[in-house]
Amino acid sequence: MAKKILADNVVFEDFFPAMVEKLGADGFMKELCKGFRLLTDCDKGLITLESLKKNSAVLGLEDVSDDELLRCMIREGDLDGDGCLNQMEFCVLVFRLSPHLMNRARILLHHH
Ligand SMILES: [Ca+2]
Repeated sequence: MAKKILADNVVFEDFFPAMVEKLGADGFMKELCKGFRLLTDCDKGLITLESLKKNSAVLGLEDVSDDELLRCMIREGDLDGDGCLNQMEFCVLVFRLSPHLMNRARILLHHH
């Protein structure tokens, strides 16, 4: 299931909107920031391929045997081309992976 995240959004589509319902917009954004910190390289303060690999169990991706999915996620999310994800890029990626969230992004982000 987790391996199909980028292919058909199964996990994100169902999971994140439910979190928003439960936590509210502010709570969800806090969780998102917490998730970002869990996945970052402590020295750089950015998500790198290495830090993502190390912490991918957090995403339920511990079974990924090759790096392709993780590379793909970084490539998807990397907007400024430095090969890493900063907090803004990570949040944008999460919204892009979840069509339902995307629909509500304007409402959510309006609070911040
Ligand atoms: Ca970047």
